[in-house]
Amino acid sequence: MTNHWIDIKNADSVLIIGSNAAEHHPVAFKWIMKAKDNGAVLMHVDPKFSRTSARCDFHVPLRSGTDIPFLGGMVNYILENGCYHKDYVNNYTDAAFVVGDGYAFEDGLFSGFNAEARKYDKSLWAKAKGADGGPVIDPTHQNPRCVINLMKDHYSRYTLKNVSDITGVSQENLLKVYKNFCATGRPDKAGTILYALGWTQHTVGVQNIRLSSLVQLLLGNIGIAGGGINALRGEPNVQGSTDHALLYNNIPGYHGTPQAPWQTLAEYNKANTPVTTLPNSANWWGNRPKYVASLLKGWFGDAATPENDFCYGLLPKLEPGEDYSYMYIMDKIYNNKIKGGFIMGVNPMNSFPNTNKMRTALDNLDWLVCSEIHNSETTDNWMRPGVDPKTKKTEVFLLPSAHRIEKAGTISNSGRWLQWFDKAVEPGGEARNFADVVVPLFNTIRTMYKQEGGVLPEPIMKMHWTDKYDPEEWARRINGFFWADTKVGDKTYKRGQLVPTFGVLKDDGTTSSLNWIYTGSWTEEDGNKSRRRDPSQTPLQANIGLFPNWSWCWPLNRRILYNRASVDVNGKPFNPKRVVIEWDGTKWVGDVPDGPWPPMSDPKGKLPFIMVKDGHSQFYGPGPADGPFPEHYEPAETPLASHPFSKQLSSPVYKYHKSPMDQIAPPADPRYPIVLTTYSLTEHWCGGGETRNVPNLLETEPQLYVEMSHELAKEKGIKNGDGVLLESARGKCEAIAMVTVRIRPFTIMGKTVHLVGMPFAFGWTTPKCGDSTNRLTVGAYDPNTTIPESKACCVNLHKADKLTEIG
Ligand SMILES: Nc1nc2c(c(=O)[nH]1)N[C@H]1C(S)=C(S)[C@@H](COP(=O)(O)OP(=O)(O)OC[C@H]3O[C@@H](n4cnc5c(=O)[nH]c(N)nc54)[C@H](O)[C@@H]3O)O[C@H]1N2
Ligand SMILES: Nc1nc2c(c(=O)[nH]1)N[C@H]1C(S)=C(S)[C@@H](COP(=O)(O)OP(=O)(O)OC[C@H]3O[C@@H](n4cnc5c(=O)[nH]c(N)nc54)[C@H](O)[C@@H]3O)O[C@H]1N2
Ligand SMILES: [Mo]
Repeated sequence: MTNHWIDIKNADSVLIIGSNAAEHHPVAFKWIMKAKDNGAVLMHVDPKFSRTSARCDFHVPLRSGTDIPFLGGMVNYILENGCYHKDYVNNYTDAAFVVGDGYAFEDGLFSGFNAEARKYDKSLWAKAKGADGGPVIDPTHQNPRCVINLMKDHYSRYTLKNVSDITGVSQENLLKVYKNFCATGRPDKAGTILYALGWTQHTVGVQNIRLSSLVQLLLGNIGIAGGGINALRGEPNVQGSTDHALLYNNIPGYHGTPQAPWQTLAEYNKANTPVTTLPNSANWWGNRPKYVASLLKGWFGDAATPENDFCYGLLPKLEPGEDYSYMYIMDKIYNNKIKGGFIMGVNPMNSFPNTNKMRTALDNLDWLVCSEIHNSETTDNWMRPGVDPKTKKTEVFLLPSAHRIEKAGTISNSGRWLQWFDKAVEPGGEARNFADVVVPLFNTIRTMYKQEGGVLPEPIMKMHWTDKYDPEEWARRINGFFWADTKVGDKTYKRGQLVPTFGVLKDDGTTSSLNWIYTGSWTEEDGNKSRRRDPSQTPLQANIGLFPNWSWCWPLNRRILYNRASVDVNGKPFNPKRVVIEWDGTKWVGDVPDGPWPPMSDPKGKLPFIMVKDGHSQFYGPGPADGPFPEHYEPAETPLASHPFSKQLSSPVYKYHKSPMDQIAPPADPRYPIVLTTYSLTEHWCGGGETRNVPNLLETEPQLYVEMSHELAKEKGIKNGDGVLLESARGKCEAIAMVTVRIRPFTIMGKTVHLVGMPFAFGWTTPKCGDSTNRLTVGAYDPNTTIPESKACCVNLHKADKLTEIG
């Protein structure tokens, strides 16, 4: 989230799109209801009607996978009607930047496309460079290659008719949302966008979100109270896990993972540290070398010295372009390239797409270590229905895991708040929490290395390690320490004391921090700030629901990111009724500002978008793999043979695998004419591995079902409660028919398209739960993040006289 949960109450317009917030973020939803009490208009744009829709002023159904046309139409509406926030756009965005000659767009393809590699040469998309190497800026917008002109041109195709034809949303409904939300383009109004998996789980997931930033920047909605782009994060600590680099492509604190071409720290820093020519750009990532050196110091301690590159050479390096994400790991297992491994706290045999392939793949392992709180489809894969366990070679070690209430630590919520929780009870039986499994394991490995030697001993032996796990010790290490006595202002810190802020981190080995954005969370002065529960605030802060002494949030306890964009160039709030920060003539008051500098009109002032090299937020983004402007592509599996925006039907660069078990149906395949979308349930948690073992939850939602419209049910001769057999290009699945008005047929380019919806919380291990929805879903992935397209694939269905095949 750029903002935080309480702040949603400040919104005048709330657009919930691609999320079922009421059911999956029920506690946080109270702030959405507060906004409504305050007079905000609530809108839900979603293929099906849910409890979220019921609480909104209106629900607008759209066909799954068509959010880019929906929002592209909104961008077109804003630009055609000139209802954007002019001061904001002119001063704080790249609207006036000139794009280089290499960029072009034709028939759905951007320049530089290599069809064989399914990749673009992104270097062609660079912005124009002046004689000094800096950007070329035309504040008059006369140059046709100014970003704002190219953007206008690009989205001029997203007319109400085209958008309505492809999304299935009536023109009237489109205008209802556009008018309401675009009314927040005024300086004194705020609109927030709340999204989750309905946006991310698509082959165009990243571009869905990028397009929301185009809308929010045009309307001046980033950095302000009640505004922002707010990802409703899923698992309780998914925010923390991304911050601490659960994903393979970055190391803690959002630094790219070292790659093979960067063998030295100098090479790494050169490739990853942006340089700006604009004196009023803070270019915060220019500080990266300090944060990376401090991270290495945190990892390797005394062994890390300036002379040995702080042990940078000991880090593994990625091959550029290689994908190490989980779907690619599963494909390697399928292809017998991995012999064994650990699966902990995840149930991929039920929750990953195209489960039939996943299950077959897992059979290839010689050994598997699972840590679980229950037996699951994954731990018991070797004895799944229809399989003779004697024919399966995998040796499975099942370690009983403690439950999360049986350990202490922190959770970072969607609003980036870091909150400590204590252990409620001791783990039962032989169960252990994650750290008490892996720390002793690593201790044993280290002992064996010491006694017997082994491959590549240095990283294992030189690591700054403690052989007993203590969450408080690690929380302090994450904050970071001084490694030499250091004077900061008039205060001297001793070696071994905690660093107070990332402003003091250095690249010379005198500081450590396991994650620079968390520096300041535990200090000598204030102790563990994630424990703070102090509701005190100034009147200015109280006015917008900002509680600076309640827990702590990254970075630096700044509650609203990019808050310098909430004021004009003189530091005066755009909206005097909901002040986030304000320049009082000598200093900022309110939230922690994005940097201490005076307002922009001062010669020492800085631009608000401090994490962007040139300080201006970007409408034009040459970074993503699939283009600098979001463009509509159909999902990998689509009921259509064409669409009105271009000749390019699906994304030309989405990723997929090519095994015999990775079938993707061709466009408009008559065998699979129905769109399937999938989702979570209020009464279960994700794949259900945990909640299907809780009897009262299982009783409330006992079985897999498929939601379908009355119209489709009639066409297929199906009644509510009938057994249904569904089929996709990858597998079959049985479910009970739930015939409902919550889902309606769509009219797409004059033709009826049916959509059905299924939860993915059920699987075979818990008796009578039935089949796994993911036997149907497709292994097609976003080219930037490799997230699978769980929200759209194509199926067919018919009435089943008898349900047989539980699996
Ligand atoms: N009770 C409960 N709470 C949960 C979870 C749970 O399992 N149970 N799971 C947690 C986790 S890990 C996560 S990630 C979150 C998930 O939170 P959400 O993303 O809110 O939940 P989903 O059910 O995956 O999907 C959200 C909505 O997207 C819609 N949708 C599908 N396709 C599209 C599309 O193309 N466009 C648009 N606009 N909408 C679409 C679906 O109809 C659905 O209503 O919830 C978290 N909270
Ligand atoms: N079709 C479809 N598929 C989806 C999605 C979708 O919307 N549609 N959503 C995706 C999303 S957003 C997510 S987050 C994933 C979730 O996918 P999973 O993470 O596989 O889902 P869970 O069912 O939460 O599985 C977690 C397992 O961990 C166990 N567990 C719980 N607590 C602990 C613990 O403390 N320690 C250990 N070792 N184990 C524990 C539980 O018993 C459970 O079996 O599913 C994804 N899959
Ligand atoms: Mo999730």
